[in-house]
Amino acid sequence: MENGETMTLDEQVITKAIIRRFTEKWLDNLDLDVAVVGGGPSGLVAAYYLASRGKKVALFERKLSIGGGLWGGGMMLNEIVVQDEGKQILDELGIATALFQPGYFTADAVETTTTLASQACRAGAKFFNLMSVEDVIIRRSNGPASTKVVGLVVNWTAVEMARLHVDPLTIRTQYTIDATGHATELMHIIERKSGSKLLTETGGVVGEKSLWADVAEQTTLKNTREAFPGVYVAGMAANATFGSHRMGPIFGGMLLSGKKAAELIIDRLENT
Ligand code: 48F
Repeated sequence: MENGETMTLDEQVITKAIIRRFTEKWLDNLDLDVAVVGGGPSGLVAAYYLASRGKKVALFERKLSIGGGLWGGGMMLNEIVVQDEGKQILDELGIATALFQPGYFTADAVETTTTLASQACRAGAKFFNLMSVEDVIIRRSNGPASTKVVGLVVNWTAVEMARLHVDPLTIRTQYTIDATGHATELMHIIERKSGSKLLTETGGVVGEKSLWADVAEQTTLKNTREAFPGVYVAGMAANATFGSHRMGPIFGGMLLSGKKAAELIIDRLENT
């Protein structure tokens, strides 16, 4: 505005700006390289690495806030613990850590959550919070061998919470990451509805075992892999799917798992 004129705010413009920009963002993300379901530590790290490598990635989070179990540290004491390898990821993302004793570093849970989310956004990942993934789209092109998840079915969390009878909409995606945490929601849906076996030893979700930090941290990485054609599991969903332990408020495995899921998918996208 010139000559000290003040602008009169027009509520119609504010409303149009939000509707148009959100619609543009959504339309632009209906066909993805990778859909990340769940905005906890593993999903955020996966989104960051995928977007950093130029992949078209969107993250769907049921809640208003991004961050999953990160905010609360352990029992609402908002500090997290990571090991050497996890610290390297925090270093790369510019998140401060403090040595507690050799092999154990702490980080502020709020700084970790907000910086992971910010870095993923800045790298180009698009976030759709307040949306729940309630189903998947599976296609068979050449018989059961080529059965693959090719899309997601999404609805507003508010619809889910209010139990309104409102049909969802869909997203097409080449790959999906189930980063839904302990509930491993997508794998349960696929197990129930696909009519095919998961890539686990039982053919279904094996289930989470009780808390054992050391073993759980190691197996999280091993279990971060494709669990159904087109769908990779990361974070606690990986251990729940393949039947390993939970680990409590140590987060190195979550961060490394997100990175591994991203790397595996980048390899598939670039080499197949
Ligand atoms: O639980 P969560 O933080 O998953 P994570 O990345 O990390 C686990 C740790 O927080 C902690 C732990 C390790 O130290 O044991 O628990 O494996 O985040 C999962 C996110 O997914 C969202 C949910 O709201 C949460 O923020 N979510 C779950 N199901 C859906 C979903 C769904 N169907 N659609 C959209 N979001």
